[in-house]
Amino acid sequence: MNQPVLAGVAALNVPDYVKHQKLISWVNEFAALTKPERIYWCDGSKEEYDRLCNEMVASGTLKRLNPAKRPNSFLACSDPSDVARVEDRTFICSQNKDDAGPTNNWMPPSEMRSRLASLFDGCMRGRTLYVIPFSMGPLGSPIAQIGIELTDSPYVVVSMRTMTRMGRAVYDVLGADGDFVPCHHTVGAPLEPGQQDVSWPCSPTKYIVHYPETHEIWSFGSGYGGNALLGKKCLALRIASVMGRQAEQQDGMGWLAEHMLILGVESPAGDKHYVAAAFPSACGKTNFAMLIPPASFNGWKVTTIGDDIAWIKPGKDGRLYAINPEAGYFGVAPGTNEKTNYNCMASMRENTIFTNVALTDDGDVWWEGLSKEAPAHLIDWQGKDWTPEIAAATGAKAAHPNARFTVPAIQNPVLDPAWDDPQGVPISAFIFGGRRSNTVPLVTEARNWAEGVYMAATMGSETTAAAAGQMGIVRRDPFAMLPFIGYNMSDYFQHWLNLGAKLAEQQGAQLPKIFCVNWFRTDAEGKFIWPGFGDNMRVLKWMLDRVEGRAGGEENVFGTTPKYSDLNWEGIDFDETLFDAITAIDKNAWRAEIKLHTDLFDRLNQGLPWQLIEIKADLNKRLSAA
Ligand code: SAT
Ligand code: MN
Repeated sequence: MNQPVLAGVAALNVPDYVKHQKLISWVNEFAALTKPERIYWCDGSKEEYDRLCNEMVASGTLKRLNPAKRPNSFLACSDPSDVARVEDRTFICSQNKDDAGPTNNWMPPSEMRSRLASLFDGCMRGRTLYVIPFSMGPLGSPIAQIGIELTDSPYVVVSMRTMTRMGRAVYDVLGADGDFVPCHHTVGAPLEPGQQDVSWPCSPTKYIVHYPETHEIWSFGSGYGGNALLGKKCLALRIASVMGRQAEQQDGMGWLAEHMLILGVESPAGDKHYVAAAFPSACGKTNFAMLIPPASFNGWKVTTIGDDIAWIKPGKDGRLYAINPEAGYFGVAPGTNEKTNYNCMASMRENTIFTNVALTDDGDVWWEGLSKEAPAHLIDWQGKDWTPEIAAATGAKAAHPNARFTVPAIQNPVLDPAWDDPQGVPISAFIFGGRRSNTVPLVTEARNWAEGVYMAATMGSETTAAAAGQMGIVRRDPFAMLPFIGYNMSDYFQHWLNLGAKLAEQQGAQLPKIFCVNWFRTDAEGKFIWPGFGDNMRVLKWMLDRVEGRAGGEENVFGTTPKYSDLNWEGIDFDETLFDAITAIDKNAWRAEIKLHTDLFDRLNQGLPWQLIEIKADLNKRLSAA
């Protein structure tokens, strides 16, 4: 049974619908290296999904939730050491170190390859190698990219079925010689003969590796989220950002792969705009993408194209068009409830995989913030008894702060009708936001594209539980892409500047306006001042009015900001003093802030666009004059 399989063609069991010889040889070679017990080619069917879920229930990886409460839904609890992305173990292995840039971990590709070769050698012993065909973006769309993930994790297989367009139809698009991104993944926990498996196999050694020149991804040791679902951050951001820049060298423009939600806003008169917004992980992108306008915005509708990633390409009409390459949401559970995100709660009524939330006594799920009052008893994400008393005494969280839900986009009640449109939707505005308890005002409009790029480039945010490491410290997170950019950050800024300049040259060009927001300013007690959530509509409406050229605003040293009277305050008790508290610009704080921009620029140094340095000098001048 457990003797290593020599992956000859016979052991491969290639389905007859797979015609791609290079792909077949690649699977064969990987199997020869990793030595799985079985090879299984996923077809993406519902039967296959159900079967794998049942197998994982039997093996203890999943718990089936009470079907009367949460039909066809499961809870997975990970190993406590495998709960978030591991940024210090994430590498961009370009031939030249400068191409990865100072913000990425780097190692010479040859050195990394030999390290990984020994780690992957025999890493799938006793396990099944799954071959997952998937498309990022609508199948067959000219914007979409195909990936094949090889993994030994059935949790990854079922998650990829929700998060991507996965299944055998991908092979029809690939044909005999189509391009695909090879994604290699293992939990790094081979099973010796007779060895009992654990419910969440993983390894203390972790590597999330990207080779930008060959568009390859190799991930070792983790089964969690962006470390393991390789279509998401690895392909759709790190590798795709490289592809978008390489395309600039070919067609003079290229395209953008961004850490952005995309939403549609429709006015009562039927005018529709789409905006794309970048926030770091766990800063409310999913909530913003599914926002319900306050009652006073009668007739306004917000719809979702995507909640995490946008691929953005110039159209022939000089506008930018965006698609969501994903097909599901992998969102943060804690804090989500019927009030903060009604549509999200509705999306996860069924067919949902929860990871690291708590289990209720009646077989449903719970997390901090789901209800005001916690249930009297739970099993926490680590399988221990949990009561409000235990929590008060020990501080134990029922759900891990980075606990997640995985749901199909089609279950979102406010899914935009164009979400699957292969042409994408035209973008009217870009929004950049961080989590800042002070300094950064509620909303600022850049006066032009380059100033917007500067704002996005110098964005800071307090760290969250989405990545392993200390929480709550401000770090510069340019474009919310710090952990996701596949090349040199300075070159990325230049790519944005170039694209704006090229678009502006086009006839009838309409560059999106660029805004910077901060929902997270706090008062002396550390409480958020701005109500956020649905009330963010008030800010969104101002931005769209600015796009339409019909809203007021005041120029200050950084850009244009609304006066109190420029926002709609119907149905909310938010007076001018509070407004001042979230919009005031503290000169000293800003002098300190700009020093941090200087630190960032010093760090990026080589290749930093001169335009950004000029904008900073102007900013400093205006700040001294003000
Ligand atoms: O784990 S993921 O990278 O997929 C989620 C996130 O950090 O945004
Ligand atoms: Mn994200």
